[in-house]
Amino acid sequence: MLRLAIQSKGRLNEESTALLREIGIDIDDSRRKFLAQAPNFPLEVLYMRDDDIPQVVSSGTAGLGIVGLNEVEERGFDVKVEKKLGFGGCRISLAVPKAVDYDGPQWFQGKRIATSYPGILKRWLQENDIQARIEVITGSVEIAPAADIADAIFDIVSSGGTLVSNGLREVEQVIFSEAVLISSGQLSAEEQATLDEILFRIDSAMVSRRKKYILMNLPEASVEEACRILPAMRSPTVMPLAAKGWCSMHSVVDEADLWDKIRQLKAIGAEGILVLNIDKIIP
Ligand code: PRT
Ligand code: ZN
Repeated sequence: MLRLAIQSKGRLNEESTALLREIGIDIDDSRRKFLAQAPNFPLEVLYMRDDDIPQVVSSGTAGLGIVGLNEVEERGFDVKVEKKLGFGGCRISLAVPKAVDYDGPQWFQGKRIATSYPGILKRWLQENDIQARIEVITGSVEIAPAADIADAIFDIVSSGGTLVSNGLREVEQVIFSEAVLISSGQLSAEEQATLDEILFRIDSAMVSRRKKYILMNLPEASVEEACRILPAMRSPTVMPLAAKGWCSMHSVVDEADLWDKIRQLKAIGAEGILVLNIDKIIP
């Protein structure tokens, strides 16, 4: 049975379980245990701390895992990144006290840097030919400069609010991370078929997340122009209306372009425009 390791609690837990639900894999969360079997899919979910996920996947204890790319890079275990999942986005950055006159990476020469990511930091220091002391701290890294434990920090940043409220300034963005699906790269044929099905379902869920279904009434004379505005997957669906000279047009549009397309469609006479969420798109 293929096993998937996910974070038991923390920032990635909720979106990992939401993704499984979205791709039709039921997991009984209510009586969450160490291990839970999906009743409707050949998958077992293993709940654990995110720090341990790269190791259990690399050793084959779990064939698959969902974890931040930052943990994969830090731990250095041999795993294969199968898919970027589009959530848990962050970066790991170097930050210095606001008042420091920072003049580039060489500023770190001889300094003390606090971090929970010594592996990634060590590589960056080597690449930039910098000798610095790494102070490994597992929590609240951002208080290290004020506590005089370090001169700078290397930590996860998403909104940047934590840095600002601790009087720190981000000066180097070293890696960008998001949640990724990883595998051991050594699955049996049966497990590989299960992974292929999971990847296929994730792709369609991710495509549909960025798309909207749009339908409207349109003067027949504007159909050609509307097809140019809304290329759709193959071509838009056009159906006649009882009212003479009018039709109904249905199509799929990228959410990013939605308001621009609506403005163009209104300009050519579209009326009664409906925009709906899409549950799944199977290409
Ligand atoms: O208990 P366990 O070991 O499983 O969890 P954990 O405490 O080690 O990790 P957790 O749940 O905090 O984070 C899991 C993963 O979420 C990380 O490994 C990253 O891949 C990802 N992630 C995304 C983040 C953030 N965004 C984030 N903002 N992890 C941590 N943070 C921290 C950041 O360090 C800062 O202190 O959140 C704080 C707020 O950030 P700002 O910049 O928005 O203020
Ligand atoms: Zn952790």
